[in-house]
Amino acid sequence: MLLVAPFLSFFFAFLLHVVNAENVYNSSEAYSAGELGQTPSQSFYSSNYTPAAWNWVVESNDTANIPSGYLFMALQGDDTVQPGAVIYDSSGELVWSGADYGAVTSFRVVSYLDAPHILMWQGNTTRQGIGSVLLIDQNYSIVNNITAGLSIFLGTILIVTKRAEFTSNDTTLTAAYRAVNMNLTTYGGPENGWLYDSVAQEVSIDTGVTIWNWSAIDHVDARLCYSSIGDHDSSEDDPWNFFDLNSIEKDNSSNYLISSRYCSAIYYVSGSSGEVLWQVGGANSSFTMGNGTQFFYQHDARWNDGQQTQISLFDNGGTDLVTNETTSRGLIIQLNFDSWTVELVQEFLPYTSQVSEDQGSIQVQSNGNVLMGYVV
Ligand SMILES: *C1O[C@H](CO)[C@@H](O)[C@H](O)[C@H]1NC(C)=O
Ligand SMILES: *[C@@H]1O[C@H](CO)[C@@H](O)[C@H](O)[C@H]1NC(C)=O
Ligand SMILES: *[C@@H]1O[C@H](CO)[C@@H](O)[C@H](O)[C@H]1NC(C)=O
Ligand SMILES: *[C@@H]1O[C@H](CO)[C@@H](O)[C@H](O)[C@H]1NC(C)=O
Ligand SMILES: *[C@@H]1O[C@H](CO)[C@@H](O)[C@H](O)[C@H]1NC(C)=O
Ligand SMILES: *[C@@H]1O[C@H](CO)[C@@H](O)[C@H](O)[C@H]1NC(C)=O
Ligand SMILES: *[C@@H]1O[C@H](CO)[C@@H](O)[C@H](O)[C@H]1NC(C)=O
Ligand SMILES: *[C@@H]1O[C@H](CO)[C@@H](O)[C@H](O)[C@H]1NC(C)=O
Ligand SMILES: *[C@@H]1O[C@H](CO)[C@@H](O)[C@H](O)[C@H]1NC(C)=O
Ligand SMILES: *[C@@H]1O[C@H](CO)[C@@H](O)[C@H](O)[C@H]1NC(C)=O
Ligand SMILES: *[C@@H]1O[C@H](CO)[C@@H](O)[C@H](O)[C@H]1NC(C)=O
Ligand SMILES: *[C@@H]1O[C@H](CO)[C@@H](O)[C@H](O)[C@H]1NC(C)=O
Repeated sequence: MLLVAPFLSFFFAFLLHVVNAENVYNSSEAYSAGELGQTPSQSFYSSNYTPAAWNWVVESNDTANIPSGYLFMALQGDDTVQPGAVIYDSSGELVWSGADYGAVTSFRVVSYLDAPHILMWQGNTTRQGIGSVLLIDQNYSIVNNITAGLSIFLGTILIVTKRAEFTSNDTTLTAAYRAVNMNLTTYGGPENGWLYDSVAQEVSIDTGVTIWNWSAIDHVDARLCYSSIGDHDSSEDDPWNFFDLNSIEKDNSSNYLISSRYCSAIYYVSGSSGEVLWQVGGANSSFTMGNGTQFFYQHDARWNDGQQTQISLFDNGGTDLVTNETTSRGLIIQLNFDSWTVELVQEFLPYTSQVSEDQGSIQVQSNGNVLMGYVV
């Protein structure tokens, strides 16, 4: 299994070339004058890092089809030679390796204190994941390691899951699992059962204070989700993961767009009350789903336009247990708030039809192309 989560960055300027011949002079007066010493020399950085190779379909110098910028990829999976964060230039050459951090997710450039920084989630990527969110400056130094805000759920088992987002107010959005001991008979489980609640939190980077938190089980009816309770014994060791919060985005109205894999739905949540204002997809969609718009076990739902009428998402089309579509696809959908209908704007199909059983990403580029990440 190979997990890939690429993101393109357009404004990250100070990059360290891992393989780079330095000090090649051309008609240098300083050289001729001896100002560089009697024996100016070349030096090289090198790396035995083994990043994934690219297979170009267009010329790598085809700037009309490949927007300028750097490719951010977070490789993980059993078949990956060296899991980890990688930055490539737009011709596919290695620029920086974050292999020392091991497998990471949510690897991207964000603006913090008006300067570009790298955001990444780092930790144990197996199962639900235990880790923290790192913020790295232009010298690749860690300036923040964010775990603090989650401690408000003391007294419950808390696992910080593999998601991290950033807002324009220098806050981070994270998701976490909280194991809750509860009566699950309503859901077909045991009286003394365990449920993995998905918790979203917004934390101030500067103060570590939690600005907002939201619990899925408090606001979503778990009977309307698609994670069979029978697939788990609902014990403390294997709680029933009914929701699986896998993306979150905050808008200027301070509301949140939250994607749930197991409910196959995207929720628009009020920042003030936590109430679900509407949902698209899933068993109780507020919208009538138009032809080709139904999605299954999706990831990476984001607003695609400033008016907040379009959403881009990665439609997995299935899981490791079920197959609902012939292939995963990237999707852009149009929400119509007058008729409460959803229309297909565009779908993006992979070269080889297959269901990406977990993970996946879609990022619309400056030229309208999309960059997608799959599990193969
Ligand atoms: C977050 O949740 C905790 C526990 O329910 C609550 O005590 C706290 O007030 C909440 N914080 C915010 C900022 O909503
Ligand atoms: C040196 O600079 C000149 C003038 O810019 C250029 O034509 C030439 O190709 C350069 N030589 C090398 C070896 O880079
Ligand atoms: C890309 O480079 C090739 C040579 O490697 C050249 O033939 C082609 O014209 C270049 N394409 C563009 C768009 O610059
Ligand atoms: C990661 O978590 C798994 C499952 O809980 C565990 O077996 C493994 O030892 C952990 N790996 C590390 C490096 O801690
Ligand atoms: C990065 O390092 C350089 C050289 O040490 C220093 O001048 C610069 O202020 C550093 N930048 C940051 C963002 O720390
Ligand atoms: C971040 O903080 C956590 C919790 O203190 C710690 O376990 C982890 O090693 C830190 N990460 C780095 C890269 O320093
Ligand atoms: C669990 O919930 C069911 C259904 O609401 C109820 O009948 C049962 O009494 C509850 N069990 C306990 C121990 O509260
Ligand atoms: C940023 O903070 C301002 C003032 O508190 C608030 O009105 C705005 O909604 C916030 N925006 C985001 C994206 O958090
Ligand atoms: C279904 O959604 C409607 C609003 O669209 C809401 O009023 C209702 O409570 C939801 N049903 C369930 C069972 O959650
Ligand atoms: C739905 O779309 C597919 C192709 O995208 C088309 O073949 C089919 O006829 C459409 N069905 C309806 C009811 O419009
Ligand atoms: C949201 O606020 C930010 C910061 O003020 C601004 O750059 C952006 O254009 C706003 N987005 C929309 C959709 O209004
Ligand atoms: C996917 O297909 C399975 C098997 O047919 C079905 O049980 C499940 O409800 C479907 N999932 C969704 C989200 O519709």
